[in-house]
Amino acid sequence: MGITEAQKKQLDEQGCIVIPDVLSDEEIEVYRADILRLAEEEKQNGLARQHTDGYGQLVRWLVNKGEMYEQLVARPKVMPYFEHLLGPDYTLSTLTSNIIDPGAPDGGYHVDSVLGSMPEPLPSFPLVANSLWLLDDFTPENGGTRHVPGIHLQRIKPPPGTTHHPDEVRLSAPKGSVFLFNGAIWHSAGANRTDQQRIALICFCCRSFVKPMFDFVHHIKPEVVERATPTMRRIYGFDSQPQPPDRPTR
Ligand SMILES: O=C(O)CCC(=O)C(=O)O
Repeated sequence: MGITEAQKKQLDEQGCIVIPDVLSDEEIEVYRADILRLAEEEKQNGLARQHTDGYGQLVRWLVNKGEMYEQLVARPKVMPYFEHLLGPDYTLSTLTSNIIDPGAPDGGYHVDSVLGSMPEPLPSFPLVANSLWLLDDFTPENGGTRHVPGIHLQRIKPPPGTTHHPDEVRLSAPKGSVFLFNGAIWHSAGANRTDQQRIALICFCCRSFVKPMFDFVHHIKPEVVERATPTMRRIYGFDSQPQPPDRPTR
């Protein structure tokens, strides 16, 4: 297990890579059923985070929604890719799932938080990296993630409302694989022209000095903190809080 020199080069130059065979068929089945259950529950409770005109739904805060999601984040097969992009002390920014329903149109191009609120030119090195853990085969027809390989090297953001790029690629990759990318790659979910939902788990990470989107340190459940290994504590951001805890002096 690890990352080869060729894979590092691909991440540096293309900004994205498919890591095959990360999840087993059994795991895919369990995760997929649970995400659909949670999505339905959140709709019933009025807590659903829908997007793309109601054709997409995010299920958020997965670290608090079952031990099986905790195990996901520290997979030895995937960590070396994050380490290459973000350094050995990277932290989690969000852990969610994105469901794209039949009929969904193309989403809008974006770069990931915090890059969207930074001025251009964007930093010359990766600040954030995203990973989609495919619970379905992704195809250009069913919402396979659209992305523009190599565009991170231009250090620019998509102008608001950008929906297409001449060099865009629609992701084709088998379920169980992980599509991992520099958050400076322009990307968005694609249109789903099939009659089946397309689902991915999304593990989004950042450098340790970047403010994560979710405040795990203050909002993960006590039992999750209790179970956390030193590596998991670091990933949740406990090690990158202002150190040491101090009081203001006069
Ligand atoms: O679900 C997808 O295909 C894309 C997700 C995405 O755009 C994101 O996580 O920023």
